[in-house]
Amino acid sequence: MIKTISFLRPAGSAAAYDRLASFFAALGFAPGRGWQEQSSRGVSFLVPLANLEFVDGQMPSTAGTLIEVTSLDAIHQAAESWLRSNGGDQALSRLSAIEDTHWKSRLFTVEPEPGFPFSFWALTDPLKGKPVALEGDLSAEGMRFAIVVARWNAVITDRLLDGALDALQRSGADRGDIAIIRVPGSWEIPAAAHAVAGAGIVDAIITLGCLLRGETAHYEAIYNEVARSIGQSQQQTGVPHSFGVLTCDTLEQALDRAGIKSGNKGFEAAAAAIEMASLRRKLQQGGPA
Ligand code: DLZ
Repeated sequence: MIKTISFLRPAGSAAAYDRLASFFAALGFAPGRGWQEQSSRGVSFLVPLANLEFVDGQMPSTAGTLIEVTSLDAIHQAAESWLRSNGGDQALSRLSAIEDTHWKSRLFTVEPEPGFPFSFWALTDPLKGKPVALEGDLSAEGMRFAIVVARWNAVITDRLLDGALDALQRSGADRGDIAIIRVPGSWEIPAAAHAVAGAGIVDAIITLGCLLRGETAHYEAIYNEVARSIGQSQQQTGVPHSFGVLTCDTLEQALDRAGIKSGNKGFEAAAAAIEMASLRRKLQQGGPA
């Protein structure tokens, strides 16, 4: 039985290797295992579905690898911003506009590294024949947010806060629509979040804190109570509260989750808050058709 098909591309140089790895990480591709040996190294990215396709007749107008995505416009935007920060406006000549294809879809091509074209595409009507799901989107324009952040373990929570602000601003939130509320420790987050939610002035609340098992007496009890109370505040007020309270064994693990290795949980919590605020608006405007 076939298990995986790997599509190997020699990067050609260490610089090209780094740029390609950085590009796909910036688009949010899940990292695979990769390897590092004396004679070579490999960085891999996983895709949930893949197929091997042979074509007879009209081919898609692309020279490179075809990658199907669900949010073509968001990927195009991410590719554009990556090119801008990794080559300036000049590099934008390696990004095509999104165009219609002959197979009821839209497509654009980007060369993160010269000689490595990748085409991203999405069906024009991905819902054709499928039940329609109602979901929030990731536009934060016109929404108001509160970030309730604990000062305890500030070396971590400051990074979570940076990640959350980054996500909100990238998604179109106005700086003036974001209130940052600092509390002493994670224990105090629920009370502050509940007070803000009750005031009815924000669309969503992002809670950020860091509990370290090794350094926190009654860790389990505190953690359970913080998690339960944030959930309770959300249920009582109806205002989405996203959960960005890290619970780690060590400071090192927490650093990994605050932007060093395993993403930034503050960024993720803010993205969840935006999506839930958007979903709530849609539900309030009539819900599923
Ligand atoms: C007291 C305490 C301890 C020991 N550890 C942590 C921690 O790891 N993370 C955190 O956010 N807060 C901690 N705190 C502080 C409590 O959350 C709370 O602020 C104080 O007990 C005062 O109520």
